[in-house]
Amino acid sequence: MDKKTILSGIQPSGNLCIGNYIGALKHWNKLQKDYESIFLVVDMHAITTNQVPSELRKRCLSFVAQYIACGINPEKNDIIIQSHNSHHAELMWILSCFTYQGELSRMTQYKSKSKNLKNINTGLFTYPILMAADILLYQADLVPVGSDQKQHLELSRDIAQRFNKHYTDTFKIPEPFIPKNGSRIMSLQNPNNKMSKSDSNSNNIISLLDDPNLIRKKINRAVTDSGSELTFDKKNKPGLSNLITIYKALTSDSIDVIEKRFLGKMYSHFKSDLADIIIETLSPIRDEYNMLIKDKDYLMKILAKGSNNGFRKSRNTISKVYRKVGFLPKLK
Ligand code: ATP
Ligand code: LTN
Repeated sequence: MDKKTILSGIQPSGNLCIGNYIGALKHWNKLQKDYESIFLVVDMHAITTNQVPSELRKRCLSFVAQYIACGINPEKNDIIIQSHNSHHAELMWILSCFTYQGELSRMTQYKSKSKNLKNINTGLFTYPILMAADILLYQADLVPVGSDQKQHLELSRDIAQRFNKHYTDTFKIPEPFIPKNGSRIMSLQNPNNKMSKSDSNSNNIISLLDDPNLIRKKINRAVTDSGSELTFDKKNKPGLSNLITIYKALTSDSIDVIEKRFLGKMYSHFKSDLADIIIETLSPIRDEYNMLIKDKDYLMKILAKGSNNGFRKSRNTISKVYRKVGFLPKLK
């Protein structure tokens, strides 16, 4: 039997952070063994917020190297830059004719990202349709993401079901894969907000490429709550609970075990151990990255393979969709 497909993507809108790792990349790494996998660098999504072109270009290549450094096998799986396959944009247009304005205006990511903007670009509004196109184009079975993407994924499913019902079965209905622990890592300084790689305050995030001293400093400065007992209590101790969640995700120890380990010890003791654990996890990734990023030819080869394979797979879907909606076949 053919292997099922997983697909996911990350916006090159800042430096990859430990939230992206714990919520997504770590699971991509595990799942790739059992699935045919497509991992996107979604540069078209990234331009819904302001980007400096030269930095965006660099970041896209850097993301490819970071995906590989995190354990993604580029030979076995396809790593694709979204803008390298024009089918994403083509399918998005068609799906936009099957998406309601009301649905898009209920998206919480849209509401929070547009909150303080004077002029809201329409890309920010239609962003979830592009995400639906990414997923449906490759007939993905499973989409591993953090919990902030749950609503977008549900919309992708609704759009697919609507299209299938209006014509005949065309798209696979994708299932979300949202980890039980660590699906929403919070900001280190404002533990009521999500940790986001595009945060302008770098003290809020641990980047995958931060050096050990910086990691230690950021964890030491992370907001904890008053009290001295190490207990997991999201409501009353959001800062501490967030750090425990990171600890748990990186060690697989249960909360019970962690609480017992630090019984009667100071927060500073826990923070120092946590910093060690993060450094231990990220150091090999940073070392591997530093090697890979020097070899641009290799990275470009990986991307050429990814987009060729991707284009081949998505061509089937796009031609089926064009036929179903009633477009006249192109002259050869
Ligand atoms: P931005 O700040 O540009 O909005 P982001 O850091 O929120 O970016 P995305 O590109 O939106 O990251 O998300 C990439 C993947 O990482 C998604 O699967 C998302 O759910 C996951 N993710 C993002 N932030 C977190 C977090 N704080 N905790 C767990 N998973 C996260
Ligand atoms: N919207 C996602 C990124 C994304 C994505 C996708 C995730 C774009 N296309 C397809 C999974 C599948 C986000 O994390 N902000």
